[in-house]
Amino acid sequence: MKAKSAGKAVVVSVVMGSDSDLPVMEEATKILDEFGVGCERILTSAHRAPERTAKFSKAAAGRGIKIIIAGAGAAAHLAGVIASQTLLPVIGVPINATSINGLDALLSTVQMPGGIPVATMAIGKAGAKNAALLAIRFLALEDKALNDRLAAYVKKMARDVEKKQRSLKAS
Ligand code: RP5
Repeated sequence: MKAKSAGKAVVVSVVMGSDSDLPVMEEATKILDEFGVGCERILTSAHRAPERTAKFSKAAAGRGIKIIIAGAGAAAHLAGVIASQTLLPVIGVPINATSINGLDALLSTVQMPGGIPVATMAIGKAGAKNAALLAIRFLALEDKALNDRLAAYVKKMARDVEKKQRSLKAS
């Protein structure tokens, strides 16, 4: 059965290793909501709930999911383990959850062995935001309306820089 949320097809799964990751991963769901892309939030852990993670990964494509965003901290194997059990594209978000501020999660997520790709973003909130924007870029390849919204978003960013420049001059 295809996943739905508020009548909208759910095409992106935003997965996190702990509920403590939510404040970071919400940066991804906020962007997906802003663009009208149906997403779900899934809590599972490569280490603490390996069977649940395997079940989720194997079922995702059949439920209509097109892209998986996976965020985890510490020895962050979540994105890689998911990628090993699905053919869907997986975008990894390293989370700054420990005393070494996410460097552990960055290396665990990015240093995948050849054969199992994970597109790894920056550590933390910027990474979660960019994970959503990258997912939207993939989806926009085949969705003209989404592509138009993306183009408008990029133009607005440029306008905002000019606006900030004007207020710098005025102060
Ligand atoms: C990772 O361990 C999670 O993704 C989280 O970033 C980190 C700490 O988890 P909690 O101890 O806060 O549940 O698996």
